[in-house]
Amino acid sequence: MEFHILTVFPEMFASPLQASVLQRAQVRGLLRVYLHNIRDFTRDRHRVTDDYAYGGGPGMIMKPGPIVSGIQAVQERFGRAYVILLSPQGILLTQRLVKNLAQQERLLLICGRYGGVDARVQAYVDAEVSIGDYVLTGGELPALVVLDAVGRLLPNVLGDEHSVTEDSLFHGLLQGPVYTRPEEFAGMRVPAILRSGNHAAIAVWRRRQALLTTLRRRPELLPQAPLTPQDLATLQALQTQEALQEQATEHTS
Ligand code: 9D3
Repeated sequence: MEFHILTVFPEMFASPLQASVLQRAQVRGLLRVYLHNIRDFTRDRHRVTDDYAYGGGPGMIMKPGPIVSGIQAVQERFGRAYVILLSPQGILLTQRLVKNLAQQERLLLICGRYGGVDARVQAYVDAEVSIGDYVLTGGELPALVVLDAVGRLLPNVLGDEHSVTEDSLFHGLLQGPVYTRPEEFAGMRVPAILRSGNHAAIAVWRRRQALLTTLRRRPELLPQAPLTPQDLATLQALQTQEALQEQATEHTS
C-alpha cells in the first residue's frame, strides 16, 4: 500500500517512520511512504503557504492553491488516490474506518496547521478525518496515527508479537489485565489461573475480565460489541456483583 503525505513539516515524520513496525513494513516493501512538502507547490517568490483569515480571527489559514496543486501533482505522477484531509471538523477515526481505509491501494493524507485550511480544498477531498476531540497544532500527528493504525492491518506487516486475529477475538471490548514475569511484584501476585496451564479455563477467564473492564470503564461500547449469549449472561452476573460491591462500600464510607 502507498501513503502520500502533504505537509509543511515533512521532518516531523522522520523518526516515527524509522522505528518499529512501520520501519520494518517499509523495508519489506509492504508499505511505501512518500512525503511531499506543500511549500514545493507554491508559485510565489516567498513560497507562502498560509495567509490571514477573511473576516478576521486568530491564526493563519492554509492557502488552497499549493494544497490543491500538491493533490493533483501526486495523482498525475502516481495514480488515483483516496484523499483525506486531517481536520478537527472531520469524522472520528474508528477501527471500522481504519479497516475501510486499509482496503485502498493509495492514500493521500493532507495535514493542515493550527488555524485551519481554506474551505475550498474540501472540493478535492474524499473524507475529512479527526482523531479525537482535543486541539493539536496540526494534522501531522493525526496523519501518523492513521498511518500506524492502517499500516498494522496490511497483510504480513505484523509478526507474531502482535496479532490481528487475537484482536478480533476481543472485537469491540477492552483488554483485561495482562501479566508477565515476575510471578510476584510489590506484593501483587499473578492470578493463579494464568499459571494453571488450563487453556480453556484461561480463555473463559480472559473473556470475563475483558467484559468486566469494558463494563467498568467504557460501558457505552457494550451495545456495539458482538456478544454471545454466554457473554450476556456473564455481563448480567458481573453487573449484579458490581452493584452489590458498590452497596457494600457505601455502608463502610
Ligand atoms: C483557530 C483554531 N481552531 C479552532 C479551535 C481551529 C483549528 C484548526 C486546526 C485548531 C487546530 C488545528 C490543528 N489540528 C488539526 O489540524 C487536526 C486535529 C486536531 O487538532 N485534533 C484532532 N484531530 C485532528 S486531525 C487534524
